[in-house]
Amino acid sequence: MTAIDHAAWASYLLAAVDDRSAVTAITKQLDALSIDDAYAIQAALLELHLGRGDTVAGVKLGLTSAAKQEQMGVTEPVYGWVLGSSLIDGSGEVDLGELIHPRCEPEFVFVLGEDLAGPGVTGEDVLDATDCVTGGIEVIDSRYEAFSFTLPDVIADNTSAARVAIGSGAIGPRDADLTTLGCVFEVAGEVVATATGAALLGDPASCVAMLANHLGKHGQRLWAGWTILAGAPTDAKPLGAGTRARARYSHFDSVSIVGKG
Ligand code: 0L1
Ligand code: MG
Repeated sequence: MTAIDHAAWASYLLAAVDDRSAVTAITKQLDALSIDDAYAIQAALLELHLGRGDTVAGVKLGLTSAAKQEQMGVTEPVYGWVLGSSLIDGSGEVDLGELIHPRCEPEFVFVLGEDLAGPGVTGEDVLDATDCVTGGIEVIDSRYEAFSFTLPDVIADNTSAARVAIGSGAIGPRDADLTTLGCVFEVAGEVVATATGAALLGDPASCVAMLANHLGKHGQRLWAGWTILAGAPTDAKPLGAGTRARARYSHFDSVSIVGKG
């Protein structure tokens, strides 16, 4: 079997970002793409972003809820990088001219006060290491045509990461039972989904533990100060021009974004 050229596929995906133009899924062009190769492409893509002066603000989990797994037709969580350039400012405005076919989704967000290094990290370890928990809205933007991909494709594409708004009104990690955190997601003034923290594979903290253990296998850790997206508890909705999306949370301030362009 021919070796996969990770750097070349990373450039292919970065060109899609730059051109704001969807591309054919990688797995449609190869006999096989393993999960390890997919993460190697993701790592090469991160290097390209860092080479342009971007920074790592944290890490994201994706596909940690049944709603998201069903929407995308996959059965395993995925991990990607949150870039400093992806953070949406207080205006909540998302420039749609910079994106391909964005969708938005609520997120439970952890801010770490201490490093977390797998293996062996538990949900309790995550609570110990967490400074605070808050809400957010992530904008995802698959670089693939029709938002259609297999698991290795979406991993290579940094799990569709595009933009993220982090909300205020954070609470301490043990100020509430995180499985009962509530979220009401509204798009264009309509309630489109509701969920609790338990939608994230039973417990958001366990999802973050899974992430720390995954990174540990690759000799990496979650660093103090990083923002960790535990995953969307609902499916994602299109973000069009003039569309306002609002996530109302039981324990944190509401988060609101609007598509501009
Ligand atoms: O944040 C996410 O849940 C994205 C995971 C990748 C799948 C998708 O593009 O929805
Ligand atoms: Mg997400």
